[in-house]
Amino acid sequence: MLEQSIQELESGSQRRIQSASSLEELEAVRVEVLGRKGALDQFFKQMGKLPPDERSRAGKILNSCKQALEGALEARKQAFADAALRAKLDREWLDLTLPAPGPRRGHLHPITRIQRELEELFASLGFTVLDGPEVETEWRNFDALNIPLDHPARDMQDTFWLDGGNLLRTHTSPVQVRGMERLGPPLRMIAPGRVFRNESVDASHEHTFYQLEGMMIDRDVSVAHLLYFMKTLLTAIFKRDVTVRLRPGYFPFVEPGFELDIKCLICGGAGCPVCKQGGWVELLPCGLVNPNVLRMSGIDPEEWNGFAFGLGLTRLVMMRYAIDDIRQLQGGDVRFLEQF
Ligand code: FA5
Repeated sequence: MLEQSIQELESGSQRRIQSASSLEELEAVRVEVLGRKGALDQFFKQMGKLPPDERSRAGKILNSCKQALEGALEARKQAFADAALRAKLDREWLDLTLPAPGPRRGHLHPITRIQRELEELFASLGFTVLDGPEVETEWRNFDALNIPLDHPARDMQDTFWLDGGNLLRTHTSPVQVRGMERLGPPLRMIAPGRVFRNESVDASHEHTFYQLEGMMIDRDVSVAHLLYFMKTLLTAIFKRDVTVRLRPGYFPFVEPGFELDIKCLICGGAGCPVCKQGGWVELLPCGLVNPNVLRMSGIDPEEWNGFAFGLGLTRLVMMRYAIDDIRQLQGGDVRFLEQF
């Protein structure tokens, strides 16, 4: 009778152990069956009331039942621990044969990239790339460009004046003067660089921006030459037809002077903050060099003439990449620059 009850307890407990789905369930079985005052303990107590020969037989059965259940509990606990370890390893799986990701590479700023493209283009057309200082003399920034002190054109470019009469150049045109002084005619030069104006900032105006100056001096240079180089420049940058318009423009250092505008590529000409709702963006003022400018740099205007242009490089970059606010270009936000 006792023997049968022990066997039933053992087989029932084994089933519970094997079907337990957590350590807590296992512990509950252990306490209930093997713990102090557990089911087995009750059998051990009953055993004392049996006659001696039955007692030793029952003792053996009880002990083997105890050992079997303890072993099963231990094995099941181990299985839980193994499964937990496997899950952890699966989560933290690491392929040590994968190549390392390598350092993150930076890239050129879009303004630098377009500047270099234009330098290469003009170098291939026989132009020298010149550099000039950002701190300029009043003479080269204004006077030598036919803008004397009392000339109203000085007000066209709000100037950051420095101590000692120098200034932060308001355009790249003073590098024309340096080119004429240093190299003389015939001359083909471009001069990219940073310029500064004391003006309020908006979607298309910065106080610090980039221009690219171009100048060609030779015998019999005409507006046709000027237009040829302007067209070549725009085709190289946009790699497609863009709509431009040429209108008269006034700059004291060219005569005749033109404004070459591009149909706004941000809004397609419909009007937006970049083109100030006008549909056109001022990009490329240009003209034939005023004889006074040649004369002031020691070049005889009877023998030589030429054209000059002052490309708004920052605006060109905006048009090329459809950037709708100039302030983003120098804003220092790497997430913005990573797009290019
Ligand atoms: C000049 O600076 C003349 N030196 C250009 C020139 C050179 C004319 C040679 C004739 C012969 P302007 O002030 O318009 O011109 O500026 C030239 C270009 O610079 C503009 O068409 C525009 O694209 C860009 N620009 C002017 N002001 C700003 C500004 N605040 N922010 C960004 N781009 C500007």
